[in-house]
Amino acid sequence: MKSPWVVIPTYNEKGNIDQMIHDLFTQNIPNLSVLIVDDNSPDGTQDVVRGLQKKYPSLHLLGRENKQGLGAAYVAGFGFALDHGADAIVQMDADFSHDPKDVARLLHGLQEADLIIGSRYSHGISVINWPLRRLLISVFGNVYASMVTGMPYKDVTGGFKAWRAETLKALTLSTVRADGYGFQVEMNYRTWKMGKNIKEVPIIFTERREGQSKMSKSIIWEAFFLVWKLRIFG
Ligand SMILES: Nc1nc2c(ncn2[C@@H]2O[C@H](COP(=O)(O)OP(=O)(O)OP(=O)(O)O)[C@@H](O)[C@H]2O)c(=O)[nH]1
Ligand SMILES: [Mg+2]
Repeated sequence: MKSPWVVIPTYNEKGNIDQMIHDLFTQNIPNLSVLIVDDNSPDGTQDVVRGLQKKYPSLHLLGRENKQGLGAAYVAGFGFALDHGADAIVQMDADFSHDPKDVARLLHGLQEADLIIGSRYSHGISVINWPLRRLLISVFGNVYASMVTGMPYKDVTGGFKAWRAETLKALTLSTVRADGYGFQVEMNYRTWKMGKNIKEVPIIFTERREGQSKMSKSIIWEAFFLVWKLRIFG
């Protein structure tokens, strides 16, 4: 890939973002650009990013006025990266649940796929430090979402993925409405329905390092009903 981008949505990630950006730019990925999509975090995440832009000229910041959810942040971020000539886009969290050392491997996978899913459940369960309750929700949620939608993948709710630019362009991002897990499932589902080549690459997922989770019951319920909507209405 000639112009790889990493897109990271942030909300109150001041404690993680500095190290994450540094780790990404020291992976020796040729021509890498990084985009932070921040929803006006009250903790000043954007100030940290602006401070680092002098050091890393291919670090970009897309600041938005208020918190609009993960899905909306990704749609805006993907659009920005595509407009700036990205030919491959990695999406990941800021909190070190996704390991920056895995980015090159996900990008490499795109040589033989249109979408690479970083999968926590390819080899049993590769999740570190999650409370049992959280793990059960995730494992059950994945089995449920795959069964209802028919998607033949082990991890359909994960958020660490690599996209070919052409795949994202074919998706009509402006009509993706879902947030959180639902967003991940809907993007996979649309890609799968288009007959694109999707591959899973095993990753190890670790509980967030710093800061607070933005997971909510409404995000889980949204995904719970969304899978039926996808199955029935496509
Ligand atoms: N721009 C933006 N980013 C968000 C929003 N909600 C979450 N994020 C970011 O999306 C990524 C994933 O959110 P997390 O809170 O880590 O959600 P999670 O991984 O399901 O839960 P935890 O790891 O337990 O916190 C993180 O980088 C968040 O900062 C939002 O509304 N807007
Ligand atoms: Mg997280």
